[in-house]
Amino acid sequence: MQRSYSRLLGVIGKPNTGKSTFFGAATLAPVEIANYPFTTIKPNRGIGYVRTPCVHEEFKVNDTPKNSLCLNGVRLIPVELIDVAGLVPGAWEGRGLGNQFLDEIRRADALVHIVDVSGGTDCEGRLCKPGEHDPLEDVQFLEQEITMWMASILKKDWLKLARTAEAESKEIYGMLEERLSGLSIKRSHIFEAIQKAGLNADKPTVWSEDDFLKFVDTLRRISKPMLIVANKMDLPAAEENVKRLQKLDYTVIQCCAEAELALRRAAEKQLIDYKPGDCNFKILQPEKLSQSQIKALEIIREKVLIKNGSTGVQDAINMAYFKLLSMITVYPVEDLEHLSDHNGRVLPDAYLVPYGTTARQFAYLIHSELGESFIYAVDARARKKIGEETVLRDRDVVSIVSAKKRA
Ligand SMILES: Nc1nc2c(ncn2[C@@H]2O[C@H](COP(=O)(O)OP(=O)(O)OP(=O)(O)O)[C@@H](O)[C@H]2O)c(=O)[nH]1
Ligand SMILES: [Mg+2]
Repeated sequence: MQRSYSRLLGVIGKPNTGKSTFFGAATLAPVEIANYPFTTIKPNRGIGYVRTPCVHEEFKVNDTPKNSLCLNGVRLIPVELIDVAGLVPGAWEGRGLGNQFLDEIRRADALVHIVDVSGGTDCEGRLCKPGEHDPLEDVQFLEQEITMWMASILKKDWLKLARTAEAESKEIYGMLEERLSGLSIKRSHIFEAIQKAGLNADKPTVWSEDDFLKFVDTLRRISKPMLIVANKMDLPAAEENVKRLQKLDYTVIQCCAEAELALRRAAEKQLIDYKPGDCNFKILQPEKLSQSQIKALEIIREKVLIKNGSTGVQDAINMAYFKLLSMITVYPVEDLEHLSDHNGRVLPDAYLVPYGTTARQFAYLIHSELGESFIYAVDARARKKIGEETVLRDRDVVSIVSAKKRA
């Protein structure tokens, strides 16, 4: 299957909160999961999926996907996830697995913060009495760690950079972009952060220590948007804590990663009919399940799916792409009559692109040649020509007409 993802999602948090369980449930990659801190040392990278209703039913065609999957009308588009070692307070200074961890999330475009909402693990991930630890503290500490880590990278030659910018009347945006290029931080992020922090971009040498930290903290929020996964929702004390987390300025997804992992594994063996993100499942082969397995599945149905509407894993991934990263899905086709590519594959690809992408930018994404020789595009739904500046919408099906070929 050809990959179409263009963004990386970082699964982060303190040790023992269920990061690898979440990652394993999303990707079905084999990962080590255990009830003690620092189970994961080396990062796990894998492919999960964004879930969106496929357009093939609306267009009344049978599709033959290539870069994605289509399961009973649900299009699953591959995206890349990284699961890293747990982060402990002071990691930015090298505590625990320290900077190694932080370096691994450099390339992440968005972060999924897995919190043990049951309060059953202390600030370093050691088991404690359920409800004893306050998960709100975890949110604050994680923000602080990432900000301090980013600050430590910038701090090294900040004064030199600020002086050069002023002395040579160079724009600070470009210089910072270059300095932070390995961190998936764009010029637009830097521009927005300086504006939002209310700082003078022409006079960085007069920024105080507090101004500098305010800038970095704002830059973190903008360049590494984060949502909170309130994991271990099945445990006591979780519900109360979720209500408190919801008062923070974050999207909070209630989650039981363990349940999703069990359902995905059972579905993989075709024991049940379940698609990631479904609100229910059907047992297909009861004869192959023991009484205790059936009982465990029924508990998941009742205590997780019926109660919360889903396990939350898929919701978190969708939320990260559609809300935090403002992405939409677009289907390119060559043959408008059959909605196929030149090999006759119907609705072969679904692309995730940022909202605001124009028809011509989309052509460039498919192939630079197609962008260069773009003439116009056709919106398959309206059966109308659209120009290069037209902003695409979610679930658009488009055909690009170029001087060379169609796509
Ligand atoms: N009750 C409950 N337990 C969970 C859930 N998700 C994970 N766990 C358990 O939490 C423990 C830690 O899970 P891991 O996935 O290894 O956690 P981690 O955050 O990757 O841990 P480190 O790699 O050590 O940082 C394991 O015993 C899991 O079975 C959940 O949704 N509910
Ligand atoms: Mg782990």
